[in-house]
Amino acid sequence: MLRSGCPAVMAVQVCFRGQRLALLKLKLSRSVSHSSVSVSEPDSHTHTHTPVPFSRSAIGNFFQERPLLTNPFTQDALLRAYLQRHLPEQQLQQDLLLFGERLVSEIEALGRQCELSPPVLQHYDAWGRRVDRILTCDAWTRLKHISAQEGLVAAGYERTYGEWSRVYQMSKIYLFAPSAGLYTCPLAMTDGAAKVIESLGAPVREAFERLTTRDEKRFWTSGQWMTERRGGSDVSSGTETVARRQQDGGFKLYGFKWFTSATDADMTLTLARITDRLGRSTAGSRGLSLFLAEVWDSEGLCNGIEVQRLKDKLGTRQVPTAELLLDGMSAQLLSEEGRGVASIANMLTITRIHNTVCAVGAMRRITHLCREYARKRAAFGKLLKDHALHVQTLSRLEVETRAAFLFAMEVCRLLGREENKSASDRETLLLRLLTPVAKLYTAKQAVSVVSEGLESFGGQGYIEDTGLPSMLRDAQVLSIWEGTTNVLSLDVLRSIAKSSGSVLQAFFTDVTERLLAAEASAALRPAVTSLNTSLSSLKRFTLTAAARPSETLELSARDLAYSLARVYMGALLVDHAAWENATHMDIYTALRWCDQDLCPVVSRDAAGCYDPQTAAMDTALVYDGLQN
Ligand code: UCC
Repeated sequence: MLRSGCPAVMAVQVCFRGQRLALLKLKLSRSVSHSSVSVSEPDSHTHTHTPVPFSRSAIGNFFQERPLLTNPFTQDALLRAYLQRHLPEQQLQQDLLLFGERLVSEIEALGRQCELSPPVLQHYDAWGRRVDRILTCDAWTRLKHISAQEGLVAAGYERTYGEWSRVYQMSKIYLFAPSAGLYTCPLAMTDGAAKVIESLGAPVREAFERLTTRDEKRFWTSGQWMTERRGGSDVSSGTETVARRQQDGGFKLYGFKWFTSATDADMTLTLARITDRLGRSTAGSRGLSLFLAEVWDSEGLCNGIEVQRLKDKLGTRQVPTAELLLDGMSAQLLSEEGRGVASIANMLTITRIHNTVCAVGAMRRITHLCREYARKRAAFGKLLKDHALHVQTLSRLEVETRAAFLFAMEVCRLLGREENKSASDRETLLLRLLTPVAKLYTAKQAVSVVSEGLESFGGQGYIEDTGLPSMLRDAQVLSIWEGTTNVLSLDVLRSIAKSSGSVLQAFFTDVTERLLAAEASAALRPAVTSLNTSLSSLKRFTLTAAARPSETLELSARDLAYSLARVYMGALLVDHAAWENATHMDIYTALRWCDQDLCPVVSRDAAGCYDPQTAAMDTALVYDGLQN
């Protein structure tokens, strides 16, 4: 607590008083311009007192300076260095530079407008006709056009930069995300839909062309309607929607979709169970097929869909999220019958990668705003940037952000290589393993980094019209949609089981090679040593884990995923820091990253957290004291 005698407080009081006096002087000289009355010489005849600071209507003239957003591309040392190392094409750098300018001059304001003008549902027109229109603001439409012009989906399919095309596209998404009022949500699903269509070789050329065009007039977005009332995560047993075959070979879908994001999309991919003539269908994932449907007809009316209501959400308020009753929605079968879940997995890979990139984008934006603010805001007699403890906190956020950035870009690089057909077997296995790991880990980092970042603004971080609170609200969804942390941790186990452990072998080989290549650097030695130790214990854990009962294996799933993430991010930081043009900051980041527990699954195993009795003890603890 500060006491009024404290020098820092006195300094502030003196300063306020000075400003107040100046203001009063100005006021008096305006109102009594011919008099010689001055606030510093009170008129003894009228008994004027020394003015009290902030009295009556005067509010003082000191205001904190807000942190200014400047071109996020030029401000981003790691993004520029990463591109310099891997993708130094002039044209690409120029494109990102101009895009950075556009973000500041145009897109940032549009994103804010989307937050302030959330979508509304118009159920009926003025004459009582049911129309179910989702009305979005002009800024939302404008962001759709800009997304097309900038090729935010298209760049992934034009493949101008070959195997680096995804890195190029995702660099733009990364810059775009924190300014874009969540327009990244429809873009992620649009990209996912294009990927599914491309990988299935489905005969829907027009849809594919529209999803991947740069022509704003032709550009379509896609939804991804997977969630029903019985299940968000458990898609296979929770999906009740049925598909009835029509005479013309098409289908009509009947069901209730509980969460549909960016429901104003032009088309959607969705899952349903095809029924036979007696109305029977197959249960579980084997009964699910994948469909494509256009959402609106040429008059803007729904295709056999009733929009029940829009969801009232903690964040992502810019995005229309609806409950939909499908009452005979015309749709086209896209996958083989019964291969819906496996077919939509490609979409999940893409949207999870988008989620990862957007999480890092959010971290980067808050760290930039924090460091900018720290150069302006003074407290206790000096600027925040001169308080070592404050800067230590910011530097920890910076380490998290840099590690997450390299992780996100590595997954994008692997995706690009797979799509370019230049990926080795090891890289394909790594892509499968690292996609859920990157998504789950960076989502958690984003919530924590953005939350800490807000705190560095003090009370202002909690004030709505600074625009800061929406960053935290919007970060919170990143660990929920596209698979929660636990669902993705189980997906990591799925990928290990399905590949008979080959994904782990790929992981160990890749990390070992990166560490070997960095061994010559004396400055990096503590980090390399620490990573090697963690890698060895992780290997030992996975070898013994295979023989454990499935329940205890499941208990270790989240910690295993975290360990994979931390070790891999460490290896990427070391790899980047060993590059010939790396800076001292790259080395420092790698060292700081490696001073944490890189392998929590091993520490927790040693502490008995996955012992056979643990699950029962956890249950007893959680329900301790519960009254029936
Ligand atoms: O839609 C949502 C919000 C949209 C907003 C988008 C924003 C994007 C980011 C924006 C950034 C700002 S949220 C909806 C989220 N729902 C989910 O993510 C679903 C979570 N549940 C899962 O992930 C489950 O694991 C399922 C549904 C994918 C699978 O569960 P099952 O039924 O237990 O699956 P199975 O039986 O294990 O797998 C069925 C098949 C298998 O292939 P086959 O038949 O060949 O053996 C699996 O290997 O699917 C395959 N498979 C996969 N393949 C399952 N998961 C994967 C995977 N991840 N990759 C490849």
